[in-house]
Amino acid sequence: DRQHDGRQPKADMRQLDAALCQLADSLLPTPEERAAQLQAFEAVRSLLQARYPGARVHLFGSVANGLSVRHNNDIDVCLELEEVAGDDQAAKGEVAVAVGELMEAAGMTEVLTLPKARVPVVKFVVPRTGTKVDVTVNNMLACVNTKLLADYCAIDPRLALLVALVKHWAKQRAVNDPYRGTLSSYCYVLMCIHLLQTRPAPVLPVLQQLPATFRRTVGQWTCEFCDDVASLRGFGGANRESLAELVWAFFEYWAWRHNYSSDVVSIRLGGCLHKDDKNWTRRVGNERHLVCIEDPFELTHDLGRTVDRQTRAVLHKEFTRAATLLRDADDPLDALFAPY
Ligand code: 3AT
Ligand code: MG
Repeated sequence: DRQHDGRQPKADMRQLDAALCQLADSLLPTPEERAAQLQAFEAVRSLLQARYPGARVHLFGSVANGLSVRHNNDIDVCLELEEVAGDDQAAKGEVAVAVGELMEAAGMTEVLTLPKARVPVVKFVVPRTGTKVDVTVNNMLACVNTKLLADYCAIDPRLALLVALVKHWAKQRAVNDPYRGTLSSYCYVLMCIHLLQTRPAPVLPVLQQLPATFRRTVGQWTCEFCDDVASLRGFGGANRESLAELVWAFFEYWAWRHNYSSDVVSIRLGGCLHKDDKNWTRRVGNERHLVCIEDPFELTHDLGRTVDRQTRAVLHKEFTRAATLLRDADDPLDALFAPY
């Protein structure tokens, strides 16, 4: 089904770009939303620090890395406790139960504790701001990958705009639900970074291939990358592609260029690996490796592992629909983002 024939979009790219920039802007959170989220975080932080003196409390996920979109009133909080080992699921579950009770007593609403989940978590709502909070324990890889994404964001503003549009598209088209076999927001961000690293003139560098200025060991994983973003600002200057051109490139790549049978996307290396290199060639348990996106730090973790044959077909159909609309329609935007 390789329909790629080198044709370019029919629409006036300058008009399309103006419309996409306006849409992306309208998707970014307002300062009021941001302030409410930070206020909710401070409330949760002070409760946790009163209960666990000496603990560190981190904000991670999209609110911390600059990739959140409007009307997503969720924040991700990590409680870091030295006395709990990173691989001690039972101990993390017990802390989650205690945190759930603490939040209940403090007047948080809709408290739900999932101590036995793969990542034990407490979910609740801060009533004053209406913010939905997820608290996890010693989720240090997530904190480090949040920092990596934040650093990429600081290097070129096109990343945040592209991510806003791709996340919006994925929500509208119902392909942003890892529990139902499609892809997580985090996975779409990695796909956007991959695209920007692999443009003929790259928009983003490969931070894990530059001399490391940040190092942290999390369990068996060594996380190292260059976080000197001040010296990298302007890195993408040689690439003059507009947001519209990058959106087109994103969908064209996933519709017609990505080799689903052999390629593994790796933002760590700034390109693709072969599935053989990772031993991701066949199904093991529920991990099917039909769409392969390597986590930048937890190298055995394939973010596409949730995809099965049926949902891969759905994803590919949606990528192809988007690319075809962008290529052939005079004014593709309404259809591109139409609810499924
Ligand atoms: P939203 O804007 O909330 O949709 P997000 O980037 O905050 O996007 P999530 O709330 O789903 O994404 O996840 C919060 C963070 O947890 C994002 C990333 O740092 C980490 N994370 C999520 N899923 C994974 C995963 N499968 N592997 C590793 N880290 C993950
Ligand atoms: Mg989040």
